[in-house]
Amino acid sequence: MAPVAVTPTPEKAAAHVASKYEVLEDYEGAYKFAPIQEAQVSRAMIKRYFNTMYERVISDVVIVGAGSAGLSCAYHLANKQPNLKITIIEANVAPGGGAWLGGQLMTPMVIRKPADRFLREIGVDYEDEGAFVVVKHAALFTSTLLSKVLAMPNVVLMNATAVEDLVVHSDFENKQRVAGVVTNWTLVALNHDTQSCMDPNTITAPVIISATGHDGPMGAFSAKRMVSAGLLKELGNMRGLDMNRAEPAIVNGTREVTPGLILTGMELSEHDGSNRMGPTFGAMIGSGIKAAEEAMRILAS
Ligand code: AHZ
Repeated sequence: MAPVAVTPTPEKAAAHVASKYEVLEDYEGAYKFAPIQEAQVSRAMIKRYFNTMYERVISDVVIVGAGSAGLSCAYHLANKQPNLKITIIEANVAPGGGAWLGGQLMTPMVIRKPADRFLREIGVDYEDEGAFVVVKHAALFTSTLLSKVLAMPNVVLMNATAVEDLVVHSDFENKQRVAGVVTNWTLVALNHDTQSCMDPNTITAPVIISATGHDGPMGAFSAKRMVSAGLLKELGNMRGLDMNRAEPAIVNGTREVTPGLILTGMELSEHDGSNRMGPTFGAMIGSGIKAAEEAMRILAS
């Protein structure tokens, strides 16, 4: 089969002319790539990553945790306020938290009404079961939401990066305000016990939204740090499962828990001592949206 010439993009065309290489596509043995140098690849990544890091050292809103609550929050906030610099910090390599599966590692995802409205907004299909809807695979919800969030020009996601501490400033009356997050590569954060001191970095922002989930190896991070930093007397601790109590409590309780810090999603259950809901995700969506609205209120005040 004769090689088929591919219409090059302007960048490819320039490279093509410069290198005098043909950009050819032939899957029967003559597939040929535009030439590249290893250093170009390194520079293409480093330049963008560190420029972004430099620019986001001062953000408008930092969202800690890219699970269903954090991502729903980012989507709503970025949509409503396209000029805000929204920076998401996610400790895992894979964003999405627990929203790649439903319950007990099964794939369908249950979302109680009225949170199904959000599915229509982001264009995810579901089966209607009356009081709730079912998405055929949780990964369909999470990957769709993630792709929409990442495509927004004002959103930056830094994954494999952990929040290790909060920046807390005091004013002249000694009133404390959360003013940023302390970050480190997650692999560094996990190795503080095995290495000598590996100091972190900071990102400051007038609003921090913590969405780190319920307690676990990394979960409930900000709620727990509030206690050790003296911003909260004690944790409420997440209570047992009760779907009907848990979901409205999480959405209605989503708020600025201390100046500069909003808690959303299951992290709030550890702060407030509210019930867990198990594998129903409507409250994560509703809480994320409410956190975004709270952030807009704080920024406007
Ligand atoms: O990796 C964590 C996950 O992706 C991330 N995270 C946690 N600590 C972090 C830190 N720095 C950066 N220090 C951190 N990232 O936060 C994300 C939390 O996502 P999640 O899915 O665990 O929480 P969520 O509140 O978005 O959703 C909870 C879903 C649950 S749990 C539950 C139950 O147990 O009853 N029910 C539902 C619906």
